[in-house]
Amino acid sequence: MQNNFKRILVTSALPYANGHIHLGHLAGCYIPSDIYTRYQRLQHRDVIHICGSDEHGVAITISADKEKTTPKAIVDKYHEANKESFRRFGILFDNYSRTSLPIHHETAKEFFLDLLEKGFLLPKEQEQFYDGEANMFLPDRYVEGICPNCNYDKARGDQCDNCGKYYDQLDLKEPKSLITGKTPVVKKTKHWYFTLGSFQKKLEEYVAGHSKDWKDNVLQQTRSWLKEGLQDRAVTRDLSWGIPVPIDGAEGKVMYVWFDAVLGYISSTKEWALLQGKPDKWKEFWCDSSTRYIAFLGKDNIVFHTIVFPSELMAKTGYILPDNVPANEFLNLEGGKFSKSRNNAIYVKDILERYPADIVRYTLATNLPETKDSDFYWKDFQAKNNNELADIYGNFINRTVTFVAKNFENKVPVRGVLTERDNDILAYVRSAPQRIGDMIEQFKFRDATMEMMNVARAANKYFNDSEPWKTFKTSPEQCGTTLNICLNIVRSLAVLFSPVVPFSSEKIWKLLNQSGTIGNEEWMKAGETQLHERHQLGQAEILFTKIEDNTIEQELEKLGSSSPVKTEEPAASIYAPLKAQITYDDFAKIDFRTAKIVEAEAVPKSKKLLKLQIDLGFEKRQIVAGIAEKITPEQLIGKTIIVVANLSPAKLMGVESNGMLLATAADGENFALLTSSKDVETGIGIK
Ligand code: B3M
Ligand code: ZN
Repeated sequence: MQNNFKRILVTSALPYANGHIHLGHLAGCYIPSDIYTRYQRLQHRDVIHICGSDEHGVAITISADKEKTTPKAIVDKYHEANKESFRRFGILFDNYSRTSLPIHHETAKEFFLDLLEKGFLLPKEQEQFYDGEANMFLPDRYVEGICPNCNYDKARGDQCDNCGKYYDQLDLKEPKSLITGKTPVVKKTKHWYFTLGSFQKKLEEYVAGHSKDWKDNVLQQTRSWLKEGLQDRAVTRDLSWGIPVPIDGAEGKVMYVWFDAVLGYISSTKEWALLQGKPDKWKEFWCDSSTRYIAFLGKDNIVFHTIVFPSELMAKTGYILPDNVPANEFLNLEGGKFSKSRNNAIYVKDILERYPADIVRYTLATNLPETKDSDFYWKDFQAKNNNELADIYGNFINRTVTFVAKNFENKVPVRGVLTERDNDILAYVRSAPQRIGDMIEQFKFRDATMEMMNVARAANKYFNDSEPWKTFKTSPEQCGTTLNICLNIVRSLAVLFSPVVPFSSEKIWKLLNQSGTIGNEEWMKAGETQLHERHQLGQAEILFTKIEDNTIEQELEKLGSSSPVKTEEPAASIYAPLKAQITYDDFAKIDFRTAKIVEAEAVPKSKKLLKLQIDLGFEKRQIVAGIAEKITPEQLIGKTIIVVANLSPAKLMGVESNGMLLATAADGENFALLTSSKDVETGIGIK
C-alpha cells in the first residue's frame, strides 16, 4: 500500500435481500474482501469493511409477487438470513446495514436534491407500456413478448434470454403485462435523467489514472462504456417500492435502484459511526483524500462502480472515489451456471450444515474467478480438503504437536545449535509475510492462498528431512531444535493463514496456549520465532478431517434434484441457448464411436443412474449414465448407440464410468437415445 494513505475504506457489493447468499456471491466478492480486510487489520491499518442489504428495485417486488407476500416481508426475511450466513461464514463487516432504513433514505434524498439543484438531473417525457387494469407503468421486467431479434416468445422487457439482445421495451412484439396478462397500452410518463455525459471527460481522466493498477476486466468494461459515449440515464421509475422522488409532481415515482444502492455504502458508514458514538466519523472515510477506498464486487456490477457511482460522487463534490475496484468474474457450478430456478446453486446456509466454514473458504480462495470464470466441482472440493488442508497443513500441525506431547512433556523444546537446514527453513518462513502480503495488496488472493500452503508444504518437508523420530534417540538436542522450529512454524502458519481460514487459526492458537487473539498479531512479524522455550502447550485437536467419496457422491446426486421452487421462472423453452462457437480442432478432439449395449442395470441406491456394459468391438467397457428415470434397462439392451469413447474415466456413486452415451437433453416425449440408422459394426468412428 502506498504509505501516504492514513486509512482504508473497504466496501462489498450490497446483495439484494431477495434470496440466500450462495457460493457464487462468496467467490465473486466476499471472500476477497474479507481476506483483504483481515490482512489489513493484521497490518494494524485503520480499516473498516462496510456492507448491507440492497432492498429496493423490481428484483424485490418480483420476488414478493412470486412468494405472494409484500416487498417488506421479503427484505425483512432475507436481510436477517443473509446477515446470519455471512456471520457464520466468518465474513466480518464493521456494519451490515439496509437501504430501507431512514438514514439511507435521507442520504439518497440529499444526493438527489443536490444533483437536481446543480442541473445534473433533468426531467424528460418518454413513452412506456402501461397496464390499465393494474393502473401502473410496467418496468422492463414486468413485460414479456416476442423478441424483435430472434422471435423467441418469452423475451423479457429489455433483453432476450434466448439471443441475448438488448432493446427498448417498445420494440417487443405482442407485449403482455406479467401482472394481468393483458396487452399494455403505450403512455407518456415523466422521468428524471442523470446527465452522465457531463462527466465523460473527468471519468476518462480518472480511469486513465488507474490504467496500471486496475484489473483488465474492470478496465475493459469501463473503457468500452466510455468509448460508446455516455448517455443520460433515467434514474427514476414508476413503482411503489423504493425511495420516493422528493419533488412535487413526482408522486408514485421512486428512485432507480442503482441510483440509491451505491449510496448505501455511505449511509451504512454513517450508521456505523453513529453506533460508535462518533456521528461525524464517517466523513473521515468518505470525504478525506488520505483515505484509500477499495470497492469489491462481481463482474456484473463493474460499471455501476466505475462510472455511475463516481459520477454521483463527483456531482455531489467533496467525496473520494474508489481507488480500486477489484471485481471478480463468475463462479460456475460443475460446469454450469449457478441458477436458483434450476436448483443449481449451493447456499451458504446449507453447506455450513455439512462442512466447516474454513474448508469452503479455503477451496474457494484457491479457485477464485480472478481473471476468468472458474468452476466449483465437488470432487475438487474433496481433493483440496483431503490433499491440502488435511494432508499438508493439518498433518504438519498434528505430527508436530503429537510428537511434542509424547516426547517433550507437551512443552516447547529448547533450541540448540542450528544446522543449515534449520537456517534455510527459518529464512523461508521469515520471508513469507512480505511475499504473501505483496500478493494480497495486488488482489491476487488465489496466489496468496497457494503461497500459504507452500509454507506448510515446506514445513512438512523440513519435518521429514529432519527425521526427529530418529534424532530423538541419536541426538536429543537436535531433535529438540527441530521441534522447537516446527512449533514456531505452526504459530507462524496460524497467523499467515488466518485471513483465509480464521476459525482453524483460532483453534491453533488455543492448541499453542497463546494468550490474546490472533487479531492482535503483527503480520510482518508472523514469520519470526516467538514461542518461549519450555512454554506449556494446550490440548491437541484434529483440525481437518477427510471427506469420503460417498459423501461427495451424495452431493452430486443432490444437485439439481432436491425440490426446487418451481414458480420462479416461466417454463423454460425446449431450445437451450446456443453454446459458444468452437473450432474444428475442438470438435475433432472428441472420439465418437458406435457401441452395442450388452447389459444394463440400475445402480443401487441411485434414482438416476444406470450401469451399462457396452461392446466397442475392440474392447468391452462399463459406462454409467443418468437416464434411469427416462428409460428402462430392458429398452436399452441390444441397441447400437453412439458414445464418446475418449472421455476421461469418472466414478459416479462409486461406480466406474468409461465414456458417455449420447441422448437428447430433454425429458418425456423429447427424450431419445442417439442410435445408428442401421446395424453397423460396433467401434466404428463417427465424423
Ligand atoms: N444488489 C446486485 C446484486 O446483488 C446489487 C449490487 C448493489 S451494490 C451497490 O448482484
Ligand atoms: Zn431473441
